Amino acid sequence: MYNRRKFIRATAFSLGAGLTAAQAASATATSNTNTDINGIESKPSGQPLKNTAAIISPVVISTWDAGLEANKAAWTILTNEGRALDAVERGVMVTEESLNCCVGLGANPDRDGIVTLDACIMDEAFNCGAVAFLERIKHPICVARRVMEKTPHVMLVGEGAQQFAQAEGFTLEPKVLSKTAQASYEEWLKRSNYRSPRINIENQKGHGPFAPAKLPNGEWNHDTIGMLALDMFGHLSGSCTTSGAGFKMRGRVGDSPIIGAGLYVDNEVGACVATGQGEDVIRVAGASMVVEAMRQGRSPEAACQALIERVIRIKKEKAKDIQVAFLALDNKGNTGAYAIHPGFSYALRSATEEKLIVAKSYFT
Ligand code: SD4
Repeated sequence: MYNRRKFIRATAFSLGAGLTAAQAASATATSNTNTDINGIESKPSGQPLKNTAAIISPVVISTWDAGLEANKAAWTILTNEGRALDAVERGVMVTEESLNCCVGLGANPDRDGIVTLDACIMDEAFNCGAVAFLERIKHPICVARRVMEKTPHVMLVGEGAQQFAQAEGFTLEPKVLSKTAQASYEEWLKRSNYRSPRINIENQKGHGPFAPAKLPNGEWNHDTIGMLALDMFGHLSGSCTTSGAGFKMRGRVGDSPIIGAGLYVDNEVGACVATGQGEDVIRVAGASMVVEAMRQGRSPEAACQALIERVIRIKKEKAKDIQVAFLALDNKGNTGAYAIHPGFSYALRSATEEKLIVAKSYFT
């Protein structure tokens, strides 16, 4: 449960000491640090941040409507003095294991009928880990975190990522499609006309070769969840996990596991996660550029809008055929999003709010 008294007491103490969120973040980051292979100092992952002054009202945001459930799990961690890093990992695990969603092993397969998953995670001290083209592992986000914590690398892919996961004790799940994915795949096979996916446009309209089935509860499936959180100690973290584009070419990897494209976190400024057509997010180094736009003084929403406008300038008339959305959180807890087309929403949880917010878009 959220311990409001403790939070207010700590807030009063720290604000009395005149610290800004960013100052508090760097103050807590310098205690009990590790130095990684790049000489970057970081808090050891997985350690609770006890004995540090809690001064920030936590907040978590995540993409699409599945984010509402995912945020609940993250919120429990954030309100128990947990790290944003733990919150964003735990939060998206809820979506990864939901067979009602196109994230995780229940998702649509590639055009050869095999589900391949991508994920990444990043903390407040530039530590990051990623996996891509990973098969038969239930929680790619947890493997991404292990890559970050247990290897000198940032990204492992395919067979190597799977071998690493197994060595870390992750179980190899059976190679079967979920009922919904099997049905969509059989439907797609009737035409099997591969072309570049039009992610999240046809999904929303419910037609086209890349459209997953409408869920029994009437909601549309999305194949990605991205989550950003700010913890009580002023630390930002982010995660992103996806099955990518349904019926994609074998081996295709989108933006979601790519640090700087699908996700970026810089505690001095803020964090950003992307969703939609990954190819067009990679092209503009999307998430990192949104963070840079915030560094220049833009609000999270204005920064997301600036990058969406860049994508549109590059794509020209083809922009009407793609959906891209950015979601951002600054280190003071302000949030914002912007998309190319209407239909993108994000889930927000804070001390005062729990709701789905419809993002503004370039086209109306
Ligand atoms: C990808 N960006 O693989 C992901 C897909 C996505 O909601 O976000 N779908 O390109």
